[in-house]
Amino acid sequence: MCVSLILFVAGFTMGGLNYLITVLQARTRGMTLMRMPLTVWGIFTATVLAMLAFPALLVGALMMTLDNVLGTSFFMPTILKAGEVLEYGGGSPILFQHLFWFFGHPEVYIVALPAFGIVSDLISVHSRKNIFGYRMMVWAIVIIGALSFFVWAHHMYVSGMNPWFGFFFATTTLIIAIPTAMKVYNWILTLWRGNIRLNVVMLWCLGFIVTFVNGGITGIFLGNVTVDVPLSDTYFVIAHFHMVMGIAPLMVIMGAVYHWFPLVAGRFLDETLGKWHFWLTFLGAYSIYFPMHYLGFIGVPRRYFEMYDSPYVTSAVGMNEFISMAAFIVGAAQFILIYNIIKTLKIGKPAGHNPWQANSLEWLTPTVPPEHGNWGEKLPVVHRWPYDFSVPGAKEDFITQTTPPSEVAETEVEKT
Ligand code: HEM
Ligand SMILES: [Cu+2]
Repeated sequence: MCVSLILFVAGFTMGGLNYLITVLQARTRGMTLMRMPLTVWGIFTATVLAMLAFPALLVGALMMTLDNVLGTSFFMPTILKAGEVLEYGGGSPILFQHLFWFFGHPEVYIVALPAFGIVSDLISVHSRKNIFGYRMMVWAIVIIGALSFFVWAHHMYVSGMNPWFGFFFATTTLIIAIPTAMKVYNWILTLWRGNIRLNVVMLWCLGFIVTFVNGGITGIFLGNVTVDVPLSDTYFVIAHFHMVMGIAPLMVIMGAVYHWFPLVAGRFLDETLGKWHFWLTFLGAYSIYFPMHYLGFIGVPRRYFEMYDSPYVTSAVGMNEFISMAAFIVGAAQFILIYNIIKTLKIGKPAGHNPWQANSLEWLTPTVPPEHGNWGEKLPVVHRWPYDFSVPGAKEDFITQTTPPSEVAETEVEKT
């Protein structure tokens, strides 16, 4: 016990020191926290959440294993073996739910926050506008991350917990919707009057916004105890979380693949194949998950393989078949991406240096694709944030993070 405590504290201190040293080193080269791309903020905050949330899962899993293997009774109120009541008892299944969801809810943001960050950067680059409300976006990520530790029991409204708990957790849950909605407004305001490139990357970003809003709205339904009680454990929940945690971040991953592929392989993925891939996946995903809202409303429970002759089956059966067909189509559509990757590696259009005219450092390495160590001997110096697009008076519609102010000032002087 004592040894593990010491190891834990030592590990934490070393991790913290490592982090501090990295931040200080980056600062000396101009990379302050408020100049970091939102992608980095999203991933960074998610890792902090992971560090705090996973121990609860680990403890839950260990106790569960002990229950199963050694016959302890952390979670089992009574234990029956071959019809005989064993002498252990007094465990609490609700305790398992608390431990699991203390991890489980932050986990949904461990998935979502990196996606929030990445999509912000993709939208900014491909609409040639600075991200609207950068500081607000950073704080929203951090606040969502912090609040996500105070909402876990919204997954347990039907567990029989104290109703006052339900009231508390419904309030915290609905409060999280505020910074989340702010982020959506900021993505839309970034697009507003932007010089939007309607390429495949942008299509995935727009697909993300639509899908995320859809899932966010059903989240507000579920966040209210009285609405959740009839909907909990039905397909409505399945629809909610696949939209918001499955499809929406997947759209961002796909957008990221099309965006960063030229950096990794030096060639552009084919746009026409990309559009087929997007539309089949997007419309297909909606065909899968949209009907599930209806299935949930009519009371189809989740986790059942076969509904037999329950009364709602007649209207649900056709829909389940339709959903299965759509799922096969979406699955098959992913081969378009694989084919596109193989084709591109062989005969794709060469991308050259910084093909999207982005500002962030990964595009500015001396060689593309970057070699081991990225920068060679000389590390870059950062002079600005990565969002200087369409700056009035500037020579081009983008100013990279490594461009010193003197160069920008000169071009402005030339213009006037
Ligand atoms: C406006 C924001 C949101 C609210 C108010 C909300 C609320 C809820 C509630 C109350 C439940 C429990 C439903 C039940 O089991 O009866 C739930 C389930 C779930 N939510 Fe959300 N949610 C929101 C956003 C999100 C986001 C952004 C993600 C992921 C990125 C997410 C992922 C999930 C998952 C995975 C489940 C299902 C867990 C399970 O029972 O298997 N939610 N949500
Ligand atoms: Cu949750």
